[in-house]
Amino acid sequence: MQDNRVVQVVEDLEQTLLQFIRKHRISHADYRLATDLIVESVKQGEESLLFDIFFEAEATDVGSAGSQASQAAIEGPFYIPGAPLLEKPYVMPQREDEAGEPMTFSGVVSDLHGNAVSGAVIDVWHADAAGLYSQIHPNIPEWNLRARFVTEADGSFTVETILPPPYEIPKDGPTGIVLNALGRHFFRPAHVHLKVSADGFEDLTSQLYFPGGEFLDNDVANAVRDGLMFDIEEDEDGVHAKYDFTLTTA
Ligand code: MBD
Ligand code: FE
Repeated sequence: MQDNRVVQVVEDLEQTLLQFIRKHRISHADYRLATDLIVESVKQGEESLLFDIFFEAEATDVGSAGSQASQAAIEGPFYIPGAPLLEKPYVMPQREDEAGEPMTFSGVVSDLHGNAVSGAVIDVWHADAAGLYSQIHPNIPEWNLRARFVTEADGSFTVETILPPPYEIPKDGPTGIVLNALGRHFFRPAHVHLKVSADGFEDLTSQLYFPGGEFLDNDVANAVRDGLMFDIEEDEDGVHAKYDFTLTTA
């Protein structure tokens, strides 16, 4: 049996691309160049990167429009489910000599009425000080700077980690070739990815940025939104990044 929405959406995409081919006089050579680029992105494990930087933010906006939960953000290409569950005190898995300025990330998870959500699972992943992600880039221990932990009875959490830098997309891969051809730069602003989930609530995928950081207003993935900024305090222990989450019931 056919799914009506699939038929409608796929046929519209088909018509949109057929019209695009006529409009831009796309030749067979152009067409093959494009399909080869997509094949190459798969061979190099970049297909999610290639599509996510162009399209994921729009789909995320459409999908979260009208939600009263905290602002959603793109998942990006580097999420891996099943990160280690931490025991208290929460410290992100890291190398003994992990580079980067120490940072605590803390906050409170609440429902729409301001009641604490205890036992919410927060799943965090971010780049190391070199801008690289474990299990994606080579020579980094498994699950480095990836972990899950749960909120307290009062909805609060605190985890120790390091400050991530801006992320630079590989210049020599298929995504880099496209960005180069467009004359765009290759950077995303420094960010921390996370998912918040709790029984009875809608899952939230978000990503938080640092006020005043480089590339906030020209993110190559165009994924910066109001409401995604950490509150930052700095002292002799390092950076303290705070953000409170609101979840909506499922
Ligand atoms: C990232 O870290 C990221 O979050 C996105 C969306 C694209 C490339 C690298
Ligand atoms: Fe990222």
